[in-house]
Amino acid sequence: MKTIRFVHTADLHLDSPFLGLHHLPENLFKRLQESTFTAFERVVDAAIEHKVDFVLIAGDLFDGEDRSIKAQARLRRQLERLGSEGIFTFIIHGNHDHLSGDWIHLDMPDLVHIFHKKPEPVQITSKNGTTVHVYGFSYPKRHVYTKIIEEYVKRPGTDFHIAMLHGSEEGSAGGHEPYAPFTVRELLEKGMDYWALGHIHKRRTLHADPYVVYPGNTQGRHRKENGEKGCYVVNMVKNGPTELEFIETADVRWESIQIELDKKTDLTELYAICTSKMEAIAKKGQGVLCELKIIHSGRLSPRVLNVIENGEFTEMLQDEVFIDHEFVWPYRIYQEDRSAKRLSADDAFEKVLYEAARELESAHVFEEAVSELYSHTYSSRYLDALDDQERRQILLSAKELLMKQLAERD
Ligand SMILES: [Mn+2]
Repeated sequence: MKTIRFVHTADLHLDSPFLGLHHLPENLFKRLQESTFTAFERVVDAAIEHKVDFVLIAGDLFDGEDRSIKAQARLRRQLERLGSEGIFTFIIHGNHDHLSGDWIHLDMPDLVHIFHKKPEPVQITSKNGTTVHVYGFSYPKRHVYTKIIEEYVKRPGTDFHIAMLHGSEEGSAGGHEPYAPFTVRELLEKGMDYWALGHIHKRRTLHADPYVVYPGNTQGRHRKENGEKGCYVVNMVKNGPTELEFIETADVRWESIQIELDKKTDLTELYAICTSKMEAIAKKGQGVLCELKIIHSGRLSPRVLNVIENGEFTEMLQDEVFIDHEFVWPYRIYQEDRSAKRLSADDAFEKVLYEAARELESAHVFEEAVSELYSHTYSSRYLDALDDQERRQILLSAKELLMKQLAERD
């Protein structure tokens, strides 16, 4: 049976500087600065563990066009690891590490092929004798807006055809530059068996059978690049199904946690909720940088809100974090529902509202308000008498509902 197995990765952005994160504790910041390298090491680990035939790196290996010597040397070391296992690596360069960048050139080890400006095919034969044509092209300069896709031509004669491309789908770059644009239809028309894309940092499958895939970057670089980051191990069978297995590689993961308060919450309770949510997203061998978003913060007292606003609460939670191999570091805590807070301001309408609510607290006013329900032929059969506590709870819920609706109208 004709089969191949390979790793598809992209956007390593080796040596990303993580600018603007200097305020983090030093050991955490250092871990972040190492993270793009650690993530790539994990890609290589996965390739070796899964005994793949080859590795595809679909562009933006380096973050800067000057390609630091450090980044090149570290890349080289990892490619050597692959080479010593007999694993071939195919590389294309993207907009971040285009070919005309000003960099000191470090030779690459054997079993590495770097594609140039034309998408020429390179043939490789796997250990079991399956033949593959791999196609790819590197950015000659930073900005490539032309439809380079037109230059990809399938050359018959092998069992599989796999194409690499660093670029974006027309009309959906979503914050990324619209480089080397293509439509999925154009890709499919080329008759390839797999499209290994790069450039978009969010993992996405544009088409299945044949697969057209963005593996996303291997390590998130800021809070917007959140969630799991990694690479794919792809298994292909001639005239059979293609299977993709996602391997998480990020050493530090960015996360956003939402905490919805459903009742009045004091500082101790809020603290307990936050720490348990943080514990729940921890993962072995990985650090997490998380922001906590507290929703319905109107259910917190003004004093607690103040402790959140002035950053004390964040520090309180950070104090609990031991930056070990695994950690969850809250870098920011913020709250929503300011309108509800504003409603407690001292204006005339508020006063009337609170008066009415307080009046309802006396038993006879409450009973008067619900008397119709209790005397109703049908509903009365299903209602038990309310005790003080139940009455208070109903009033509280009513008040909250009213506040919420007023806040929404605001
Ligand atoms: Mn990129």
